[in-house]
Amino acid sequence: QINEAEVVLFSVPSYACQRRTTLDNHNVTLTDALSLLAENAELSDEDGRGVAFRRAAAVLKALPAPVTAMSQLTGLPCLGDHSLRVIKDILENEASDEVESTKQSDRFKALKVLTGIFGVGSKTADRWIRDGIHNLHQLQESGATLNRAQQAGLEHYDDLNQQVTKAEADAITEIVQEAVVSVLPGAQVVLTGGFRRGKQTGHDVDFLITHPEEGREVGLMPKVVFWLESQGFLLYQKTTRNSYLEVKDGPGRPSSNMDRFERCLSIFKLAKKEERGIKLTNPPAHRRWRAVRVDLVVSPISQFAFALLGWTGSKLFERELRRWAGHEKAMSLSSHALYDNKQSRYLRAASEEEIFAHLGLEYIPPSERNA
Ligand code: 8DG
Ligand code: MN
Ligand code: MN
Repeated sequence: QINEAEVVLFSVPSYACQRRTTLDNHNVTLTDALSLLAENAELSDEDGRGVAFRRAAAVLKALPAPVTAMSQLTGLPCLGDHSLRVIKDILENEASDEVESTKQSDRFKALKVLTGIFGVGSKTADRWIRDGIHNLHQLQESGATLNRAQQAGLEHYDDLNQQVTKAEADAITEIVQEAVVSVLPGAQVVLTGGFRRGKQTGHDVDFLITHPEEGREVGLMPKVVFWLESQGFLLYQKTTRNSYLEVKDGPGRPSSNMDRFERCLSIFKLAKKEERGIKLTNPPAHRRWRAVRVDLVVSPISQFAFALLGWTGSKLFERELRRWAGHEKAMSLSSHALYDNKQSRYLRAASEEEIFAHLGLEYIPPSERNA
């Protein structure tokens, strides 16, 4: 029996970048429910609602113990009426009708299936649904035109919708490292994204590549891609050139998630663990490889700390850092630079620690950025 006086009260600061959020989530049921509503809002192009649910979920992820009573939530930030209603339903009835009916709705299911194709966003999925396409079979029968990314996405649908393990990420790290040092000795490869935050699985593997001498990284991506391609490691790739110019672009649009690094979105052909390093004698009875999504980004060393911070995530943590910078510090943060609007100058940083210091924030290590 819980006595009201013994109920643990929680207190958390309002920006996710002021909090330590580990992977040890004590409120998985609640955060899964709110994340599902966030996802549904994002898939329906209601980004505002999406962020509101993401922020609410992130507050619960930061709590040191499970929520057992609504009274514990008094004074917590980012919990709007809608989120509180969902939490209350789950605490009282073990489930939220809204979450359950969203999960079961044909529209949500179709959006999930269709955006599960690499290269398909919510807009395309919505257009297809309005044309009566709700699943992969209907898509294939429809004669809808698919771009190169979507064709690859459809072809490798099952593989790409299966979580990437840490062991697979490590195997890919070795391949990327070999590619990078082969084409530019001294260049450095860092695993970013969820795996840098300590996650054991992910939807892709993210890498940041740089060279300690400024300028040596120019032209690196095409060489890395050529090496990987000639070794048969790539099932698909699309490289985008670097287009960032500090003078021309000025303080980067702080609200945008896009940056202008040279990047490569790819699909790797990864040999199954038991097959790695084995030469084929007879044709295999089963497939010996699987497709894995890999993101490569090249940054000059002068922007490396910003790129590392920007590509480590989580997405909400990044968004909150930029919001903090803009609203609380009159600064603009991007994956390239930090601009101080009051001093009208860029603030340089050689490490993530220095960026947090410029922002007046306590340093949060990657493993505690799982907001
Ligand atoms: P997961 O793959 O395990 O599911 O999670 P994740 O690693 O956290 O997510 P992600 O989608 O791979 O994204 C990793 C980080 O990269 C995240 O902080 C968002 C960031 N990111 C993109 N696209 C872009 C972009 O265009 N510019 C910048 N600066 N960051 C980006 O995903
Ligand atoms: Mn990732
Ligand atoms: Mn990624």
